[in-house]
Amino acid sequence: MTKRIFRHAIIQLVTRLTRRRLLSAVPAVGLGATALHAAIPHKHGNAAAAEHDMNAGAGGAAHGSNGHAGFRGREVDHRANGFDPHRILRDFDTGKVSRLPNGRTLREWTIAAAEHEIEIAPGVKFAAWSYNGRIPGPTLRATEGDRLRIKFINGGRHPHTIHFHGIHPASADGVAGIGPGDIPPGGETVYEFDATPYGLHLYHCHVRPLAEHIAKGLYGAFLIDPKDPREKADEMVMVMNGFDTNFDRANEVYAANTIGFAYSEKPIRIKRNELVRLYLVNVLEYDLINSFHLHGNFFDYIPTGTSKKPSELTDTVMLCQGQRGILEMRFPYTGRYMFHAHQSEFTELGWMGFFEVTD
Ligand SMILES: [Cu+2]
Repeated sequence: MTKRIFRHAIIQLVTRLTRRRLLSAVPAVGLGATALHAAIPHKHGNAAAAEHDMNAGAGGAAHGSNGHAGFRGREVDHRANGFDPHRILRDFDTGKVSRLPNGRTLREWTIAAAEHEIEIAPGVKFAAWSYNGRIPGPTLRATEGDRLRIKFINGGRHPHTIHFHGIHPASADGVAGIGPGDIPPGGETVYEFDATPYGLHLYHCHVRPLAEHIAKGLYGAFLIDPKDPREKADEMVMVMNGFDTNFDRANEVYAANTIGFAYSEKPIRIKRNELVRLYLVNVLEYDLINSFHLHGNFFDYIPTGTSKKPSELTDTVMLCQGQRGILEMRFPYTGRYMFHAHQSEFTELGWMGFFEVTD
C-alpha cells in the first residue's frame, strides 16, 4: 500500500517536471490567455493551419488557423460553446416541481449526455462529453426530503451513467452491473431517490475508464438545501476542473467552471457587506488535490455543507477529488480581490479569478 502511494507520488512528480519544462517560459500569474498559450504545446503559422482541422475534432491542443497574430486578444466564444461560466455561476436548476399524492414535493429533470467540442481557452479546442450541453452539467437543487426523479438519456457514442453522491438505494447508484448499470448509446433510464442528506454533493458518470469519463466533462454539482433554509445570500457555484488536451493524463488547463481565466477577464461582481455563499466542488482528475484561496478576506467553511455551523474560519481550503464544501464570506472593503488555487501551477494555467466588490 505504502509502496503504491510512493510509486504514484513518483509518477506525479515526473509528470509535473515534464510539464514544468513546458512552463519555464511562462512569466507570471495574470497573463491569462498569453501564458496559457505559451504553456500549451502547439505549432504556429501554416503548420497550425494544416493541423487545425485534424486536431479540432480529436481534442488536440490546436488553435486558430491564423497563428499567433490572430490569437492575441481573442476570447473564448461562449455562444459557440453553448454555455457561459458567468451564467453557470449563479444558475440553479430546481427541476419540474409537482406534488405527490402523499404531499411530498417531486422534482424531475431530464439529463442527456452528448459529445460536444468546446473551446476551453482562446483557440484551445477540447472534444468534451457533456450533460445537457454544458460543463459542468446543470446544478441540481432540491430541498431535504424531496423525491427526485432524473431521466437520463445517453446521446453519446459510449456507455454512460449518472452516479449521484448522497444516500439512496443501490439500484439508483449509477454504476456498472447494479440496477440499470451502464446505459448504452441511445439508451435511457430513470434514477429515483430521496434528497438526503442536506449538503453540497455532486454527480458524475461512473463508467470505466472512470478518469476519462469524468475528465471529459460528465459531472455537475448537486445541492440539497436544509428544510430550515440557510440565511439569504448571493449564492454561486464553482466546480473546479481541468482538461488534459494531449492525453498524457496530466492537465494543461485548469479552471473553475471550465473556462480558464473566465473570472479574471471578467471579475465576479458582488456587493460590499453582503453575505456571499460559494458552493465549491472539486472534480479535478489526474491531480491529487486542488484548492481555493481567497485574497484580502477570510471565509467560514462548512465541509460537505452538511451542517449550518462552520468548522473553520480560513482563507484556504484543500479538496481531493469528490470533496466539496460551502464557503461564506462578506467583504468589508470595496475593490478587486483575487481567488485561485494555491497550487501556483494551476493558477498560471487558468484557475484564478477576481471578485469585484462595490457599494
Ligand atoms: Cu461516461
